[in-house]
Amino acid sequence: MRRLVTLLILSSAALWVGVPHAQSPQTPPVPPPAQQPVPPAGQPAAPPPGQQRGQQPPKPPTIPDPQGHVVKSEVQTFKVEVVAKDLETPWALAFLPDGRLLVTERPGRLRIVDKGKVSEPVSGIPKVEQVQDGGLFDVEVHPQYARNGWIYLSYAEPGPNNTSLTERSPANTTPVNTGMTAVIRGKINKNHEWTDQQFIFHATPELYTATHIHYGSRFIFDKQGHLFFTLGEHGKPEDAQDLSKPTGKIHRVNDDGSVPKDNPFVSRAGAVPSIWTYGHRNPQGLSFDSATGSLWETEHGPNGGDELNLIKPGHNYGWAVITNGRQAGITKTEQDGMESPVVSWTPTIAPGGIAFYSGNRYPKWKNHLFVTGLGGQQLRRLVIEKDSVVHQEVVFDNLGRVRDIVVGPDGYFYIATALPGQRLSDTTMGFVLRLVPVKE
Ligand SMILES: [Ca+2]
Repeated sequence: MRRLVTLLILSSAALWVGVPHAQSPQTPPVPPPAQQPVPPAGQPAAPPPGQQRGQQPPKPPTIPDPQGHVVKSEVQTFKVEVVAKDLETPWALAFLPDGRLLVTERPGRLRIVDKGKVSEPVSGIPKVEQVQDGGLFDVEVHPQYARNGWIYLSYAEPGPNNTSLTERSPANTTPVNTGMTAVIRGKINKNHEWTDQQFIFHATPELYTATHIHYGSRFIFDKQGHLFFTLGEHGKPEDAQDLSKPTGKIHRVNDDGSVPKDNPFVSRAGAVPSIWTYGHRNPQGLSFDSATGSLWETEHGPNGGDELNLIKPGHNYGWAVITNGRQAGITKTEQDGMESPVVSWTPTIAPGGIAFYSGNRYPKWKNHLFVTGLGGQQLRRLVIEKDSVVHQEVVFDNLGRVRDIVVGPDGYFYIATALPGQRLSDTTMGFVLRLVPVKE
């Protein structure tokens, strides 16, 4: 069982105001102050004095227009460049081989950013169920895109006739809006139209729910061309341990959606054969560490207990049996046969996309893992050694909700942000930002 490392986010006030620390990336974490002891392994962290579990600590004001803003982080100073703005809740970013950038907007638009110019939406994208967390989600480009033109999208698909089959009694015939994560691939033709659409994952009708939460749906391709995609448990925690259901799982399929013969549950009677790992709540971050080949994942916990997990095929990541967050009916933080997180975050940061840095623009960030935070409104840097996180830093926390991060063909980080709304799931104006190093 992996030893649990729980970080108290408030262990250093300086972390939250972005004051640079005079530490090398290899420096072990600063011990927390005496009044906030690190709990024993396997025990959830207590909230800091005066703060409830899951509650956000005070934030610096959000910079409404970050163009030219300079960030001095621990080992890297950089300037923020606005690549695109006036986007509505941008959810995901992916580069085409020619350097153009695909960006999804949650309300259901796919746009292309080319040399600072943002295109009209690609026409013909499927209708999305845009309620609460639902909408258009991830975008990924096939590793052999130049040859085959495939682009992958995930979205909340409106339920059949948009009436729930599971959320209402037979006597209640009032239509209920429902949704469920769907994964498709298609191509963009010369007329800026979405064509040749195929389903990669399409759930059975009874899985469409009116919960409108925990869609998961982050993508990544491995070097062999398998597509990994995540599905949240859609607000039905018990489904995450049920191998007969696809929800609350990470899946691994071939590029056409067929199931690889060496998936861990292909021979298990009744199991969904595309399942790679299970026991997940709402996984929205996936990244391969190119130095080790390992796959890492982040997911949202319940009122705290957000997780960073090292993904191993067939393993059980514990939801909804164990958690470091707070959920009625769950009292355990670890159990034999279940993976505990490598790191958990309380209060929540609500992690979005994650990315290991393997380029050459920021030499002191090489092979570090960067974690975006929605509720936490931050970009966080993690130094990982031998599958353990040995140091963390909040790189910035004043640019709004941070949803996705990718490395461009130019070696720079590109991130998707959105200004904070009145409520957590509000649709708000957002940016694509590029982080450009500045010599000090
Ligand atoms: Ca877990």
